[in-house]
Amino acid sequence: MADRSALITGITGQDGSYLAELLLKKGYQVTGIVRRLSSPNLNNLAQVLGRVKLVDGDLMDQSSLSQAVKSSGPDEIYNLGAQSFVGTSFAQPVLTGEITGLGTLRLLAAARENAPQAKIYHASSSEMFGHVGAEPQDENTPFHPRSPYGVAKVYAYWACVNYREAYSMFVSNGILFNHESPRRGLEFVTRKITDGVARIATGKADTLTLGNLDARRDWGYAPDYVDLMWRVLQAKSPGDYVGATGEAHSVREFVQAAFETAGISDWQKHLRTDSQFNRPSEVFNLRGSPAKAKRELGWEPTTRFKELVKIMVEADLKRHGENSN
Ligand code: NAP
Ligand code: G4F
Repeated sequence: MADRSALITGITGQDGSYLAELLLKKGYQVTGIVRRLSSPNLNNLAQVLGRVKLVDGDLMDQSSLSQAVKSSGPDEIYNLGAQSFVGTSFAQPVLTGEITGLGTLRLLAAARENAPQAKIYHASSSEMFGHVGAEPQDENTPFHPRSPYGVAKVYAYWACVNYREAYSMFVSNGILFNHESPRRGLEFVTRKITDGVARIATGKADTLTLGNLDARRDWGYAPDYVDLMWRVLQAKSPGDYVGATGEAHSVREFVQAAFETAGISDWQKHLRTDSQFNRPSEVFNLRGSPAKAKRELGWEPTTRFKELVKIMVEADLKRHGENSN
């Protein structure tokens, strides 16, 4: 019998699946909220199916969240569910606000009613910094979001702070910078690049078409960041923590490193740009300071840029080598 139980929203996503694996290793009983889809997508959960309990629920639906909290009786709640793609948030701003912003408030209300002692981790984002005035960004950097997604995350961030202050609940924000892995969705730039490079290397495609190559991000490795999420909830008191590597690279540098990892030196001839992938308002440069997380939680990222690119390219090369489409 596990002595601690955790409830995860967004368990089918990149972070949720790595977090489930980490918590199972630590002996937790893990419950994940899964929304109804016509074709269930449990690919990321292959390694944990049968060991996690999946319950129906949706961040759009208050009663299902209340029921999930009540039935799982969690010691810890990790709110990772979101419409998480910035590009889509411009096309579907209201839906993004509903899921990513109000969805967080619905979960907080469900927790307050059914498990007020549970510790809550909320997945805040460096997208909240947006149009940054200072570098590196830390817990005290002002927010200036540049997308409906960033705006929704700022709302959710403050909803968490408000529940902490108003109801003395243990609610913490992890303000995480971009973190990637072979489980990253194919629409995000890193995975689009490593998948595209693998297609070119295996003769399935000839070109890779991207938007703004000059954007810079602080890219880390997702398994490191789920370890930070867990540490945030083991702190004595709730608080807000930046998770980052402290290093930024451009999209162009990621592209070059990915092609070189695949052994393609004339990479520039395979690269195109198309303004359809540009955003109406761009976040040009993000680089975080993880000093507080290191000082207070003993957290440090283990995987740096070149190693991250290698892990992702090799996984996509393997997949495309084994797979004919
Ligand atoms: P992800 O792979 O896109 O996963 C998002 C998860 O949210 C999926 O499990 C998805 O379920 C679920 N979801 C979407 N709409 C939902 C709804 N209406 N009700 C319930 N669940 C819903 O995202 P991720 O990269 O793992 O990120 C996890 C969290 O961290 C997100 O909140 C994201 O915004 C935030 N974040 C991510 C990063 C990063 O670099 N990865 C950085 C900062 C913050 P389906 O499988 O059904 O779609
Ligand atoms: O990979 P991206 O789509 O990630 P973005 O917008 O930074 O958001 C991710 O990180 C956030 C943390 O800061 C999370 F909160 C969020 O949920 C998500 O996980 O784009 C990265 C950069 C952007 O500047 C974008 O304009 O890459 C640029 N880019 C250039 N060409 C492209 C492309 N992005 C995408 N998705 N596709 C392109 O073709």
